[in-house]
Amino acid sequence: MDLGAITNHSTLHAKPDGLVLQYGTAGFRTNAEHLDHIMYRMGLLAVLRSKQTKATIGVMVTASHNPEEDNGVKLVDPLGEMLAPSWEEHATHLANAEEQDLQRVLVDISEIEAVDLQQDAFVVIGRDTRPSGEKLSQSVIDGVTVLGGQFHDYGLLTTPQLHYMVYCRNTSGRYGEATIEGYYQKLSKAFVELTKQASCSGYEYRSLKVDCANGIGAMKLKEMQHYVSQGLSVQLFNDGTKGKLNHLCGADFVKSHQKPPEGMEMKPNERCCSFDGDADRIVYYYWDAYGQFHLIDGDKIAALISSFLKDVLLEIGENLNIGVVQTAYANGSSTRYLEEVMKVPVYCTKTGVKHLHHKAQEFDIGVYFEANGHGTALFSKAVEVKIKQLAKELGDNKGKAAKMLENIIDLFNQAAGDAISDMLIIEAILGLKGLTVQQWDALYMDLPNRQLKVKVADRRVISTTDAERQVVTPPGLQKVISDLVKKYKFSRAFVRPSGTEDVVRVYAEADSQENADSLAHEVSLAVFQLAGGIGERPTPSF
Ligand code: 16G
Ligand code: MG
Repeated sequence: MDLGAITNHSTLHAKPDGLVLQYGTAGFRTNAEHLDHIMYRMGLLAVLRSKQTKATIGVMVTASHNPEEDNGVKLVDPLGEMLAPSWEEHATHLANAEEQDLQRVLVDISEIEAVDLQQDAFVVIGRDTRPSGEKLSQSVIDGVTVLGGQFHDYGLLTTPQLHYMVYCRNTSGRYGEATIEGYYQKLSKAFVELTKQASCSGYEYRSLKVDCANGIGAMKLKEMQHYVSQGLSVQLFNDGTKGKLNHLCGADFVKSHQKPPEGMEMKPNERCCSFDGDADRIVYYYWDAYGQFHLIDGDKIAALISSFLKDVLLEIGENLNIGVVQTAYANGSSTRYLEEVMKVPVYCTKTGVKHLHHKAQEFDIGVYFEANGHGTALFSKAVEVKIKQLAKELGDNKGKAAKMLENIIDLFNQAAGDAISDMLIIEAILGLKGLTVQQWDALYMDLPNRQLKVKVADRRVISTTDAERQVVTPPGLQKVISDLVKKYKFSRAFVRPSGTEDVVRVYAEADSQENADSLAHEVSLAVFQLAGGIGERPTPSF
């Protein structure tokens, strides 16, 4: 390590005095003006991680669904996964080191992780469409090069596309070609094959309106459109030509406000969907003929996908274990539907994609989705090999089903939840099953629910257990929540400290919207009182 050069460059990316940031659920995220030093340092860290793993590491510059003024960065591990937990800690140390301590922290990390500094390093970089992205990527590159790492800057990419690139590069191209063209080719080939088998191919089945959150998804969907036009015609809204990123639109807005985005023309019963700012989340929705808005979130996407996979496996006659992974935010009706009607085992993990991803890897086929629309299906290597073989060997319907599953496996992004890939899967399944958006929605009825935020002096006073469904500290809070829940029918509530914002989140569901709202409000008050609320006491807001 040329420590002198590292320090010299570091003064060009000086850390603002007193600024402390944490590598949270989705990396570092804050106002873009405070991130230059973080980017430089994450470039350094990516090189160390690459040397240690002897593999390509990804660095994605994005703040997902956050406002346009924000930005962020996260590292992507060799198989497209989120950064290993011990390295998240190194990231936090490195990010917060004062200028004079930077060298020591780098040496410490190298020693703790037994990094062979002679090893080559390769880092790939991507960014979303935020105005600050280009300059911040350049700071990442500065960090990479000063430590002697090689790099490839992909420029504008969706987050899942960067995960895909990392995965491809570390599997010697077996997963796909590590280019944007390779990504389009792989997905569109599988999609077009699938839609050829669909019996329902009328206009209604082939057209979809997409709200792109004024983000990177718009650009990438435009590029991809002609590859899939045989099976799908997409109409883009909030494509970034006028509106502001994530402002009153996008998957996060639609999910949390339970209303359609601005800037989208919706007719009754038309199938519509929204991506988030970096295109790793997707939710669907429609207006019914009576003017009622229907949201189809990640839970219902998981239900559609897992029921389809179950049917296909039945057809092939293979007894493979499917598991569905959710978080505490999953609507109670979805969990009941999956367990009782579909008879698939359901598991609950802590919030954050890495937890779900990890759990899903335990099954032959693991379907995971967060209610917010982030998710995918993972297929074990053994399943993939077996299905490919069956697709070749079996004739008739079994062979057809195996071929179909082979295409489905190719279409899912195995490295991360991916709005583009999920959209194509969903569209293919609806076509294959001949389902309208209303029929899909009718799989089960969501329980009315409400999410609120409470400001507290220090959100770390709240700790949880049982996949965030029970509060451990502060003492007494869980008892109050449990007693409140008992007052309502079909009710459930939990609280957890956010991993991305300085707030405590409250979730409640119950038999009616009024009751869900009131339970959420009462729980907010309890948090405010028992967990050191600051500012104004929560008032009923609905
Ligand atoms: C991040 C996570 C997402 C999680 C959300 C929770 C990734 C890639 N994204 O966006 O999975 O649902 O944080 O946010 O891990 P919260 O902790 O603020 O509620
Ligand atoms: Mg996102």
